[in-house]
Amino acid sequence: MSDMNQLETAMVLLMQTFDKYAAGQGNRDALTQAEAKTLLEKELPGLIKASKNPEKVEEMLKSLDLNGDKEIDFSEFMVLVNCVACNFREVLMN
Ligand SMILES: [Ca+2]
Ligand SMILES: [Ca+2]
Repeated sequence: MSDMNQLETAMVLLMQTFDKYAAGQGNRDALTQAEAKTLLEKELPGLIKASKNPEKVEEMLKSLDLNGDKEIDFSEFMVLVNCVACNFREVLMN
């Protein structure tokens, strides 16, 4: 990873994080709802804390499943990363 620039490294980290949790059960290339929840709790605890309502998190996870196959693939995961990043930016910039 040493000859990669920052943004490339960040993308590899995103892929590795996704793969780590996706490999747990069922399809190794997609997150089940349970895997997605674990990922959020472990990797984005601030997000979980910010939404005090656990039902909201479940709702958000369901809405991420754009193609309705009950799992979250990498492109669907990136939608979440995008949303979280934009929210973070807003918080950091204000
Ligand atoms: Ca899986
Ligand atoms: Ca899906």
